[in-house]
Amino acid sequence: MAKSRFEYVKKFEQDDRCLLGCWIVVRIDGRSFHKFTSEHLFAKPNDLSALKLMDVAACSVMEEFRDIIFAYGQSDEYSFIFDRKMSLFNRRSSKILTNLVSLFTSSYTYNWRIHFPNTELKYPPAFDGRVVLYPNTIVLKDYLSWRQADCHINNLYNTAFWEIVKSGKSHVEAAARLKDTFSSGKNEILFSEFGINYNKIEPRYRKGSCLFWIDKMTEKSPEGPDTVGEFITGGACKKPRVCREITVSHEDIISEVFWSNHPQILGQDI
Ligand code: DGT
Ligand code: MG
Ligand code: MG
Ligand code: MG
Ligand code: MG
Repeated sequence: MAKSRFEYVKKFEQDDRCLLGCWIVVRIDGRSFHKFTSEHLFAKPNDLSALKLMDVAACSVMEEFRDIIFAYGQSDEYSFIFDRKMSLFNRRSSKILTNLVSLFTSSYTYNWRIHFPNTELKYPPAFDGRVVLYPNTIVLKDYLSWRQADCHINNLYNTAFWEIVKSGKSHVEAAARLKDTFSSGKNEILFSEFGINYNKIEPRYRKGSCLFWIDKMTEKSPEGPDTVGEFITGGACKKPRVCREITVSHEDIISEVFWSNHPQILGQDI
């Protein structure tokens, strides 16, 4: 087909292909969720329905973009790790990022009423996103450890803060009480003043959510959606065969134990 004289404008587009061989990480984060969570009366410090809704939105993204090998979520954020060999969208950063942010946001909104049947969505939520490339598995694991450590630090602080507030102190007093305390000090306050053993708190709150694929041999099954826990993970398998399905866990990913228990996630190369 003949080209129009306007075709040259395409040459202005910039090449934003992600470097070959690197792990591609996309992290999305709720925009001004300080306001969003307060307008929608999220439970403090953790709203179980909200966290489950984040997991469901992340599941939608993994179901659609099957090259995602692992996702980690906490608070209002989710990180998605692509297979380092993936060639989707020619590895174009803007295509990858915008598709993920868009699908995550629409799935979050689409599934809102299931998780918040009694809370009207007051305005459309938005998420930002960034793409980061990691050249090897060591630094990728350190990235994930950084996010899980952030989850731990914030959750320990917030758990202690809201217990102090619930006991009748003001926000200013609670903040002053926790100022200059280390983790051990916050653990001690929780235990001695409120009878809470922090390590017994829901792993979901302390560790965040890890999503990854596991192989499963299916039985011959009637048509209908597959489910894992509360998630609908895809269409039915009519003949017995190996299906991949997403599993959600709330494990420690800072320790090597997780990665040696699930060697298939990152594969062999470092
Ligand atoms: P940003 O990301 O720069 O647009 O601004 P924010 O306000 O989203 O800040 P960010 O992402 O650092 O912090 C997340 C906020 O969301 C923080 O104010 C705590 C809140 N949040 C997240 N999960 C929960 C929850 O389960 N319950 C409650 N009450 N708040 C939550
Ligand atoms: Mg942010
Ligand atoms: Mg945010
Ligand atoms: Mg955040
Ligand atoms: Mg198009």
